[in-house]
Amino acid sequence: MTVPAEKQVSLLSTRFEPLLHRHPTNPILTSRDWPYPINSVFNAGATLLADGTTLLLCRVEDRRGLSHLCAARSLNGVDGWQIDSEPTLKPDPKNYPEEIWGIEDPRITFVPELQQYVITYTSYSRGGPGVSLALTKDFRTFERYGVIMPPDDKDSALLPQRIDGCWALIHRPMTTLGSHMWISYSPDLRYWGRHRLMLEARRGAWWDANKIGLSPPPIETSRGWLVFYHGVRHTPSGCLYRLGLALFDLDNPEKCLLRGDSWIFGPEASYERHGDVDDVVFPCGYTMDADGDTVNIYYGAADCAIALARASVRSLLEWLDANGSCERRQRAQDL
Ligand code: BMA
Repeated sequence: MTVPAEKQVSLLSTRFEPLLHRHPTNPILTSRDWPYPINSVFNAGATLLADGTTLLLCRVEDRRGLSHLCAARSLNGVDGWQIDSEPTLKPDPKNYPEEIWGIEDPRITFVPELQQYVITYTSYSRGGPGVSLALTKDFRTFERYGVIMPPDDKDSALLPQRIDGCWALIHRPMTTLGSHMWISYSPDLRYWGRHRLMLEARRGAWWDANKIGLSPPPIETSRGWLVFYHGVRHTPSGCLYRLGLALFDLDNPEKCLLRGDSWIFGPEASYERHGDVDDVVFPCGYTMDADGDTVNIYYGAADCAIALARASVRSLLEWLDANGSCERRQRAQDL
């Protein structure tokens, strides 16, 4: 049977045009690339160093199951990685007992006022995962501030400049009321308060119904903070981790301007579908190209490998304009 022309058009127009484009050589880093024995490498923070080198601070899981962080550097952000010959930042449970079961999922923010990189990461304590913070100038020596958000809390990143005189930290505490994104403020990066709910997980059948959390640090655009967040849906065969998009006010980052309804990226490639944890895409870092539009998103794939996808900030904002809404921004209970 031939399909009438107008129907063909409408079928085509409902197809989702990908916003994130997987790199053809994915996955770009796996345990096979490591200079010492490990189980897996995934969930890497990312930044551009002053000389243009891409630095990934990778979560490496050792062969006991505990994680540490290891730096990999590349001139083009795709290949030719120079990987530190030993762990770059190791758990230090003697001085920081909250790191007893490892450190995970770093996010990196370069802070011009401090002329340093601020790394927020998950410290896996006996009491559960918490948020820890460290500063560095060179990813060789680190000044640890210890745990700044007690368990259960994770998926945290700092905004690069103060908001109304205070540093702003996005994080994801877990309470019996749900796993939502919060923002908190501090005068000195040590003492945190003015905690505010920023974005809620939806409920019921939604793709982001069970948990949400910040993915890479927010991307500053002229329209606002562009935020990738991961949404988790529990299914009978495990959790599905996908990515969504939202935009927040530059001066008031707890104010959501737009939130997309559908996910924009999910596990499809075999290295995302199958690994130590199936069906996970989990970005923790991005770098911006010199054109100011192309964003390189580094993501953990199935808790086993690091992969790269590229997107255009302009297209992401256009998609949010066409598909996002703001009345659904916070109170999602009625959805
Ligand atoms: C989350 C985090 C991530 C991990 C993901 C899937 O809760 O712990 O580090 O990639 O689960 O296992």
